[in-house]
Amino acid sequence: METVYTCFCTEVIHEGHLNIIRAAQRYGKVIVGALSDQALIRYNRFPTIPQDERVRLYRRLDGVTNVVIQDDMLYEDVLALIRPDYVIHGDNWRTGPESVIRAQVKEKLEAMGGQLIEVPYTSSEQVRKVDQQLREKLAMPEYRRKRLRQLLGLRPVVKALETHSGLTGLIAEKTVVAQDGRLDQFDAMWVSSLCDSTAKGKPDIELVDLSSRLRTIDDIMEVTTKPIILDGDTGGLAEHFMYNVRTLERMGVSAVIIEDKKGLKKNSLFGTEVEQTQDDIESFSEKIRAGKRAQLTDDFMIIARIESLILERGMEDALGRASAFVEAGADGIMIHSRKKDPAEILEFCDRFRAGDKHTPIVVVPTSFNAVTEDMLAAHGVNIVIYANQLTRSAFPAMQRTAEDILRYHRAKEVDDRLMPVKEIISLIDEL
Ligand code: SPV
Ligand code: MG
Repeated sequence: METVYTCFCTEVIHEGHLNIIRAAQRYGKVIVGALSDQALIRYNRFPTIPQDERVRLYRRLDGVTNVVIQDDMLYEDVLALIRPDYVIHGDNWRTGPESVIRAQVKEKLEAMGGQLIEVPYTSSEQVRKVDQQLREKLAMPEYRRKRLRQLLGLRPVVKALETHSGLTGLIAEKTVVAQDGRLDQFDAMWVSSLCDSTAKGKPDIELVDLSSRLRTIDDIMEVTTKPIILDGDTGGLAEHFMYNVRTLERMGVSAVIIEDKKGLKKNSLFGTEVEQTQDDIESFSEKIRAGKRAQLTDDFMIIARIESLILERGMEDALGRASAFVEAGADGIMIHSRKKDPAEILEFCDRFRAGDKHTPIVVVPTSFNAVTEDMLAAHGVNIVIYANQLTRSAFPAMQRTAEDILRYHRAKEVDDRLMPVKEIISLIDEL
């Protein structure tokens, strides 16, 4: 009997999947591939039930002969293993980012003498509802909050993009790039103090208070599911930080990063050009301990950010602080630098990793931007934050548009570089 292969990446079976199985049965015995967690998170949805449970779910379906794990979003390995006569898929993958996967399946199948069968995508009310319910589930605090820790176990390096509004949240949530036959996307979002303040036209000096920051977070959460890392500035007074940890945890924020500075905080990229005071090790450690005592779940992370390299206090000071802050309970260390050359960051990572194999390291390659994610991962980095690039790209574009409208006394000259309103609207999900 001939074999038909199909890959599922769902955790709820709806009529669309049943249609695929029914169609597949007409060609032979049906083998379902369960996309592994690692593969699933690269493009599709984040799993809320374990991989084994998804396998059991598919096994129970009438008409399914066997279930295998598909370890990669590309079918190359699984096709070589199973050598099916047919692959069956909904026709929705002909357009959009998934078309690169389809192209590879077609090529491999043809080389093996197999055939691709495409059935019309089932776009019913039930399918739409299941999709929506899954998205809503992922946006719930209990699922979103733990997702950063889950990602740290699944990804060689977690990539976070700056967001400061619903719209920038949607960009971080939905941007997918197909490159070299693979799909890539951001894993998490960074709510930067610099960009949140800038969006409100205010300086980055802890002037925008927590209520206002929470409003921004809520706007982002309303339209996204990815985990949020909050730039918590200095964390304020330890006594206040404790309450704020509870609030963030309850909202579903995954991590807060606090920096070891005190007094009037200025943006780190000013370095020693402005007056900034580093907190002493004991007092900052006590703030970390206070936050950890207040925390109720195991999911939430308090990450300590070390400013020694920014303030030119030296590598030994940075390393000493890192071990003291881990000792105090920090769930991760962020090391920052404003040098163009990544050497001091890489040295810190190597030396920290030599004594601590597990505590996650976070870096923000704004100044040392030539270093790649792979290179950072090779030095033990776990989270890379692109901290301000959306704001810095949008601002000059908006400014130029405003200037040109003034210059030409009409908007015709700027129109070519504007996104059509129809396209803008298509970014926004409707209920
Ligand atoms: C931010 O994005 O607000 C940061 C990172 O704290 S940096 O601006 O590089 O200090
Ligand atoms: Mg900041």
